[in-house]
Amino acid sequence: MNRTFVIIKPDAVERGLLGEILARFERKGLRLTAGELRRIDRALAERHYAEHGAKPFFADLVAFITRSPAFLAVLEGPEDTWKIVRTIMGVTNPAEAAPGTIRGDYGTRTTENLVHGSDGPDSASREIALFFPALS
Ligand code: 3AN
Repeated sequence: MNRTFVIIKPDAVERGLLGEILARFERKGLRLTAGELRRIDRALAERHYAEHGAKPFFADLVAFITRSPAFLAVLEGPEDTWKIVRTIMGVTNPAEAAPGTIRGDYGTRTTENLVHGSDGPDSASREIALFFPALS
């Protein structure tokens, strides 16, 4: 089995969409290996988004992801589970996210875009180790 990391972000939890979003992954056939509602602290957020450290939206991104609890999850499925998750999420820009995807159905803004999913096997391993060290 193959694992990937997902964040159901503060905007989704605040809007009461946690169950709906989790259900989409479960109905697709992915299994929840680990899950926790947790407020991400600044240091962890900065490590997670380190690749965006120089971008103009970095400060807003860290402020957003740390503002209230998020649901952190490890999902398990067949080969390339990370790709299945990304397809269900929809693309980053909500104006381009297809209807039927999470971002296409519920999102209108690029920063507050409901979900994060690892963008490949290496980032999945790195992010699982960062958020769920006991699993790696
Ligand atoms: P994704 O979450 O689809 O993998 P990334 O990794 O390019 O997208 O960006 C990480 C996060 O940074 C996005 N989820 C979004 O919240 C934020 N972000 C990306 N690009 C922008 C942008 N141009 N303006 C504001 N926020 C952005």
